[in-house]
Amino acid sequence: MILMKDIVREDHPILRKIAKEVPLPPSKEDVDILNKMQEYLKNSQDPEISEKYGLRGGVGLAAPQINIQKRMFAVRLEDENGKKYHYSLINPKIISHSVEKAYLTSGEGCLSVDRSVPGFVLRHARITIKGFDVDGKEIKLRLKGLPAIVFQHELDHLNGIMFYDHIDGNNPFSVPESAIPVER
Ligand code: K1U
Ligand code: NI
Repeated sequence: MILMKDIVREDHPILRKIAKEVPLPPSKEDVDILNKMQEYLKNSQDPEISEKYGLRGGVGLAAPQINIQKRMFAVRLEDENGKKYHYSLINPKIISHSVEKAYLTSGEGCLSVDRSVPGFVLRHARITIKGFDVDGKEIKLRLKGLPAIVFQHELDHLNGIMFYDHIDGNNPFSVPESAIPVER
């Protein structure tokens, strides 16, 4: 079971590295890792289990955050209509995206960052992302709103990018008028 002690924090060098492509079909070891990451998210969203094990709630987790330099991540969230996005993705790639931008009005957080960083993170409002599931089957998703933001945050972790790299330190809350505000 993944615990908070297994999640690396922002001074860890792996969070600044480009993660490596995962050979397909995924090995049993890689499938086990992804299943454990998905289990962490589920446990962290359960009030009793998260309290018992001291888990910080999360809607996404990327392999580098548990010190594994591989291109895979898990997400577990619902959109505003209650549609579930429970995915474990291997070698994900954004194949197209909108010019229009969006940002989370509450700002972003990160399980690897033990402080709040004020500011808006501009991301593509809509993305089409391709990747592979734990069976090695190709998955293609069209996303907007909160799911689009969370998938981009996780993909950034595979490229050594932290959410606050996108925040303008001099003007943390300045966004173009055309950008779409997304509520959580
Ligand atoms: O990658 C991570 O560190 C996880 C991070 C993902 C994320 C948060 C905000 C915007 C984009 C991506 C988190 O899950 S932080 C915790 C969080 O946002 C949350 C936790 C429980 C319920 C709802 C949200
Ligand atoms: Ni993060």
